[in-house]
Amino acid sequence: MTKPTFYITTPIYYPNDKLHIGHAYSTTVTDTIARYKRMRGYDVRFLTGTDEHGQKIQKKALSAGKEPLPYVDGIVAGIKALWQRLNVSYDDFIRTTEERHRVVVQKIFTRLLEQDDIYLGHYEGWYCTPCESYWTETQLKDGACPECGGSVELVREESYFFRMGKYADRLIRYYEEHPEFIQPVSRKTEMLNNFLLPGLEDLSVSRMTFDWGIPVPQNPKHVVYVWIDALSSYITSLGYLSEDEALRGQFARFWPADVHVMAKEIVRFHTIYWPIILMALDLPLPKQIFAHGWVLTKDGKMSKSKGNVVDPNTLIDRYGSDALRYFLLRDIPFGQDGVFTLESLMERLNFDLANDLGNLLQRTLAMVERFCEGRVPARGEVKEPEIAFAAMLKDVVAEVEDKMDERYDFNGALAAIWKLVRHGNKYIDEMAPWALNKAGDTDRLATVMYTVLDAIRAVSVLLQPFMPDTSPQIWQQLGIEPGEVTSWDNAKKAGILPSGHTIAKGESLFPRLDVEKEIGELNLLMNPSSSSPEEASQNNEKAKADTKVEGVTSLIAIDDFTKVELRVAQVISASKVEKADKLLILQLDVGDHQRQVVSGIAKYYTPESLIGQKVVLVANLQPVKLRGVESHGMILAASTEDQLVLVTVAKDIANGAKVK
Ligand code: ME8
Repeated sequence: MTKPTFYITTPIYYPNDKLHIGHAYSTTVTDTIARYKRMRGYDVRFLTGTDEHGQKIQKKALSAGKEPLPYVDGIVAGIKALWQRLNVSYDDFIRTTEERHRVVVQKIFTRLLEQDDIYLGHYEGWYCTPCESYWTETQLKDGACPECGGSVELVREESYFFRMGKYADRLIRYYEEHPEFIQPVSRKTEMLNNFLLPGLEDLSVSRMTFDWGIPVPQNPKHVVYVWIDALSSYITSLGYLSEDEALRGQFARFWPADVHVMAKEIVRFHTIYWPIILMALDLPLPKQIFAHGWVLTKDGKMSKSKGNVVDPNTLIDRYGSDALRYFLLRDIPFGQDGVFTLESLMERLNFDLANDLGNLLQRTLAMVERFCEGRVPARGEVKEPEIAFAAMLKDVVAEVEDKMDERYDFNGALAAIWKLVRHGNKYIDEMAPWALNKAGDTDRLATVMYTVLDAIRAVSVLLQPFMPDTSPQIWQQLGIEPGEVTSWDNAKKAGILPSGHTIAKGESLFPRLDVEKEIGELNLLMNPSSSSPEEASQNNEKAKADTKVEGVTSLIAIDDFTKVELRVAQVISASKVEKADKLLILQLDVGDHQRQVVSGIAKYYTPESLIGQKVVLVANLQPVKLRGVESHGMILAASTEDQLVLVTVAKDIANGAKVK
């Protein structure tokens, strides 16, 4: 029997910067669905990739002094490495700069031109580069981009246009006939009221003001609009219009997509432009567009300029990828915004993972070692508590399936799995195996220990889509090989675990964390420049205190150290910051340029005493504003509780000299 297919995609991300936990969230939820569907017997195809063309990327590359392709190559390598660390099981990674994509986008454009869905005209409107979007005068909000609030530029140029309006009625009908098409439904109402019902204007689908894109074959001074280019990747990657017959077969097999996953800000492109392009190409529409919410930080959406970007690599380095996956899936209700805080991360890691799951495995295996000679005992007579446990297991599996099948309610599915985990701990407390051991009731002891071990097996099976690293570690400690015993279908059956073999108790999977210490260190690691000087110094003191306790500084690789650019800088002028008694503004001569740094040294130095001093500048820190004053770097100082001394250079050396 052939397996049913399931095609799922993430957005293809812009490789203009390192990705953050928002991107990691989208990719993790998509991966979890893909893994779940595979376990449920589907032939899954999971696509992710990068959206590499457009003015934004070209400008970014230029400012980094690079050609666009080598520039994005570096970032794409970082993105692939991140997905590998997060255990993302994609089947294909498409880059829009690949030949297989370019030729098919050109074929698509040509076909739409030939059938007069696209025509050549003139465009005048407002363009927002960060959003790669055009707006009409009336759509602007206070003269700025209605999406990101950024500045827009007036553009008038020859352009190709897509007759979107021609398909609007058909699309509205499609929405009506397929209530499941846009999820959550609130987004559908928004699309109808804001865009479709007022009437669709023709969409400008080419640009002439830059050349980093796919050339329009008939008129190569135009490049294809980046959204037409990007959305097409969902079909070019499958083999649509490919010369290769096998690839065309693959397209026929997997299209239409079952779900396109993304966050809410790009729903418009996926629920209006994309279906209309597909209608024009006579292709079926994707079955579902699922728009999740944003991962926010306390001060709103993450952005480089706010300095509140959370790098998933930092969290994976410290806690492992499954801890991060668990947190994202458990803490953010799918479809809604969720606020990422270090406190909530710590709670999940300490309570759910260390106290509940980690502890269940550790204490169970420790008791098997102590009471059962380290072997899985054979189950004896089953009594009421075991029957209740088995019934609960069945219910939990049904609940997980219900939450995951169509709603993708990860949070709900994990909460259901945790019912089992918590019940495991409660069952141990109530059955008190230590007392059974003491009383010499070996039959009952064997049944109790077996029941917990078997429940842990069931938990490990159910956890696989969510925490793909953890399940195999549990199997190893339980002494079982993956196979029938770890199949999804057997999860709900109590008593499947073989007995008689030796377990292999290992390290605790999720050690308990010292919350204060972790938060202090994470704050420093993630955003050294975003904390206020007071906070930063508190964090510093905290980190120093922790270091003293352990007797060593946490170790870094030489590569980490060389990331910091230290230069000799001479103070040209210094003055106080109004209403900030700790801060001084320094103007520094760094040899090839001058710059301004704000430093918290006013208690220890008068402005006059600093003039002419040669200090050590951290030259490549992100700029920050302190009390409203721009600071481009930081100068080094040694400090104790009541003293602070600037680090200066002992002999005269040219300003700008490197310190290493
Ligand atoms: O829009 N919270 O790429 P992009 C949750 N190239 N998800 C977030 C997020 C956050 N704070 N920030 C980003 C593009 N995302 C286009 C897509 S598709 C044909 C072209 C995720 O790099 C979320 O999925 O700006 C969002 O829709 C996507 O990254 C935007 O990624």
